Amino acid sequence: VHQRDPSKEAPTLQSCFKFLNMTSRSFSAVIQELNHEMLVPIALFYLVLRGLDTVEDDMTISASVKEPMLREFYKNLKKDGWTFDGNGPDEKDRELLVHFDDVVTEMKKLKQNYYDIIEDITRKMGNGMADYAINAEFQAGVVTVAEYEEYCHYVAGLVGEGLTRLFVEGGYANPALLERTELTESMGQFLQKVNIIRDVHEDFEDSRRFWPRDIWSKYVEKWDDLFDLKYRTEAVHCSSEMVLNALKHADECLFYMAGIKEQSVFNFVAIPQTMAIATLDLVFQNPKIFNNHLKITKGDACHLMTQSTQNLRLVCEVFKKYARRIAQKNDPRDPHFLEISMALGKLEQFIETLFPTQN
Ligand code: PS7
Ligand code: MN
Ligand code: MN
Ligand code: MN
Ligand code: MN
Ligand code: MN
Repeated sequence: VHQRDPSKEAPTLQSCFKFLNMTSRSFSAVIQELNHEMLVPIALFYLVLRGLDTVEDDMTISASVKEPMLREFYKNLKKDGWTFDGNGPDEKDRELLVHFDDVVTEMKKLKQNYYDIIEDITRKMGNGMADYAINAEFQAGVVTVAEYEEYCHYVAGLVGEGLTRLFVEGGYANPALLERTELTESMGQFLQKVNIIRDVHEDFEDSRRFWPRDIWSKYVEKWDDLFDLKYRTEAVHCSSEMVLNALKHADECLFYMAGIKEQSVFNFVAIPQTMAIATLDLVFQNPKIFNNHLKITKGDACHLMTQSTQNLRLVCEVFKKYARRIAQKNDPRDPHFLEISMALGKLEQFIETLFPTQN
């Protein structure tokens, strides 16, 4: 319905969409289905943050160089012709920074209010990432659960804040969402926490650790032990505590989605959330997360797409389905069996109050 017309786009905007397709693992399709007003601001928002994250993820840049780069990244958005030829964790992400001048050119054409939101979030996220980049170099990593959630706030909660401000500015979301900051925060926290649980092995191989010490130290002595076959049971119990911690955001995500007033924006926010709960089911009680990079199947992803592009009732059905699958795998020998069971029960009850089942 909302089709792009590349023949009417400036070459720099075409280039931006090329980088969106190249760099986005999961967002490029849903972004390109957005309505005409939100399409370009959100595509550019994505590219700006993808560029910032490429700097954060580049482990060949020393912390002393990286810290000011992250803090000042937002200033690049105003520098005509700015590009960066770094190493990057991924060739495709490097390419985006090599051609970042195209993003700068298109940012300049944005409505001032949209530009200001993107700049504000980029500045706050860059500062938050910088704090943790210093931390990482001293091998301290994330210690407390509060620190873990603060990191998730910087890299995902803030994205939620920026997106919500864009939606409200465009008239596509209930302005009351701006006051319910805990709902917006949960949208980001849920996605980021699921990503951090799923990517634990990949991040370990890159010498990055996001699981808080206060959680994993209850199960193993050294972080590396989590990936040692000798401690598989302990590792899975540890992952259960991480899943329990992520699960507490699910009901607020559903509540947030009730505030979205337009179909293409609804699809854009709902698809990543249903993918996240499906991924949570995939990683739950699954020792494979400590060896491999897991991903939900193409078939599941396709099915979720159709279920998430209708209405909140169907999205709730998806959440309920995966909550039940998680409940079935819940193991009485797991130290968090009871708490997980209660969290799932609470989620189902919440869904029941939103959409009572007739009988
Ligand atoms: C602006 C659409 C909808 C209220 C690049 C969408 C990395 C999980 O860590 O590459 O590389 O494995 O899979 C997206 C809230 C953020 C949070 C964050 C910007 C939802 C830079 C997504 C996405 C808020 C920091 C996945 C947070 O990247 O991960 C736009 C509402 C970027 C959202 C990072 C992670 C995104 C993420 P990784 P991915
Ligand atoms: Mn990162
Ligand atoms: Mn990343
Ligand atoms: Mn990750
Ligand atoms: Mn990844
Ligand atoms: Mn791996």
